[in-house]
Amino acid sequence: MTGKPVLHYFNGRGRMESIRWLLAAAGVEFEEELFETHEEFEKLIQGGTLMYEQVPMVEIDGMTWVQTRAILRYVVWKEPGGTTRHGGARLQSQIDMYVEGLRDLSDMIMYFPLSLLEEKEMNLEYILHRATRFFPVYEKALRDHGQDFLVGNRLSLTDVQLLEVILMAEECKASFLSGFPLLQVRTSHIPTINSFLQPGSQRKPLLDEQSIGTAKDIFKFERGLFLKNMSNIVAEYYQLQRLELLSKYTE
Ligand SMILES: N[C@@H](CCC(=O)N[C@@H](CS)C(=O)NCC(=O)O)C(=O)O
Repeated sequence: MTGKPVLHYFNGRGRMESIRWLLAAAGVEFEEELFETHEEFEKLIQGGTLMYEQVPMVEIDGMTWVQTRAILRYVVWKEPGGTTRHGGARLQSQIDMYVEGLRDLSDMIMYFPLSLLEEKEMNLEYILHRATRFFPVYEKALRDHGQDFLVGNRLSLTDVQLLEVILMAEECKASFLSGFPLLQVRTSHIPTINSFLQPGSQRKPLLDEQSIGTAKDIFKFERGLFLKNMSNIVAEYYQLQRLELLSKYTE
């Protein structure tokens, strides 16, 4: 990796945050070009570097990279210390299984602040319900493995993402992880991660009302966005409720 990566995004966590976490964990310094208006975002699109007219976009090694997962994997391959790099298809695929599960969970939590007011409670309930598929997997993996890492005997992308998601979940609901003693960690043994968790780092704060407004303006979010993105699982949620209701009335 030559020079510092340059991250292009708005001034908030969103999809870029896991890239920030990974770079920080690997001890890679990075710069940020943060846009604040829809016009600035449009200008970036007009520049022709956004393959799908979407961010995150990161400049590394003289190239522009898009798609969060692709960027994360490139960073893993190229970060100079090899801190998060693991060889072998078997190990790598195990890591990917955890990483993709964590991504499913973090996508839901990421969209949560954008829920319609009248749907907030329902969406939170749904996320809590859905999370019962994911967190037990990581708790068990850590217990069985007997190490601080999910896979292998050192840090991988999945450990970095796990801590990010744990903190996101606790911000969503403080008691989220009460049934998972091994997951109730707020720090890490990795010094680079601990520095990233300190105030003043490039970690972005939780979206407040003002930054939600800014993100909505930049990306022209529409009403009901959460529903649109989560349509399949929200539909499933309704089905679940209907089944519960049905069983109540047929008892
Ligand atoms: N699959 C893409 C999704 C990217 C994405 O949806 N980006 C949003 C901002 S977080 C965006 O650029 N939205 C503008 C649009 O889609 O027009 C990724 O993971 O990078």
